[in-house]
Amino acid sequence: MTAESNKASLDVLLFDVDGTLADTERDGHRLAFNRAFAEAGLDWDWSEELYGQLLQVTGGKERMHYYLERFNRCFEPPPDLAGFIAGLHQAKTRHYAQMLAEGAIPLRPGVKRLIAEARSAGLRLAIATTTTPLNVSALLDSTLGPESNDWFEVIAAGDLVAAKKPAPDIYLWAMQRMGVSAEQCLALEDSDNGLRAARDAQIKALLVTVNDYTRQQDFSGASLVLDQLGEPGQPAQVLAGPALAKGYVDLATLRQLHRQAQG
Ligand code: XBP
Ligand code: MG
Repeated sequence: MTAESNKASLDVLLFDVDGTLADTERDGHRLAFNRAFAEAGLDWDWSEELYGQLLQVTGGKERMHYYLERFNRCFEPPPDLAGFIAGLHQAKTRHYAQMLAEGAIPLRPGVKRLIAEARSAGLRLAIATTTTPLNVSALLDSTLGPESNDWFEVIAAGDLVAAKKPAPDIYLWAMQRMGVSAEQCLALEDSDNGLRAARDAQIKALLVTVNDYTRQQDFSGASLVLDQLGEPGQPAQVLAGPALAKGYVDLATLRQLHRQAQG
């Protein structure tokens, strides 16, 4: 094998978490925020619709600041607003982890199957997410079992980087930690912010599975856009990109997308 063909092989899958591994936003994070607000005696209540607008801003603490600036200007901020928000966010994380421990949120179709196939083939796995590290382990524990945390060589999450998605920093951090280049990677995302982050980290192989909050977003630059990864007998719908040979995404699909993306 030449150095050139080596360079172009698909070695690493980088997974986003919220919206990609599981549909966590509407019935997970949103409810956990509302529980934290009620517990703190606040009358803030994030509806499904409002939450869709708030999702423009990634990161729970950043999202609460954005809410106050844009949607609740009447709120009299305490002197230490950052500390107040951080406290609310801690409570929100506690509620969210509890919901996951109770099995509230399953993985999206195809995720478990694809991870298993990638592991058997010896691909290296990592996570690049905006959410808090504890939320990642809570989701992995409750869906794939505690041992699955070790399947991911790097879990790049939350405040590890100063600038959250759409900034590329979390992807760059993960790839640097693994000692890999963007050409070796394929990123799986669900949102325009996530796609931008991966793209600006120079990753060219980009698979998007949309959800109700992200369906209408701009995914130009993605290698393939689907409604889900699909399963045998549960075909995925292709929204943009090449047709799926088997009706669902498997490792052969990812290798094909990766080859095509390298040009
Ligand atoms: C999703 C997010 C996160 C979660 C909340 O990021 O934007 O902010 O909504 O998580 P990704 P925290 O899709 O990149 O995983 O409250 O822990 O920040
Ligand atoms: Mg996401």
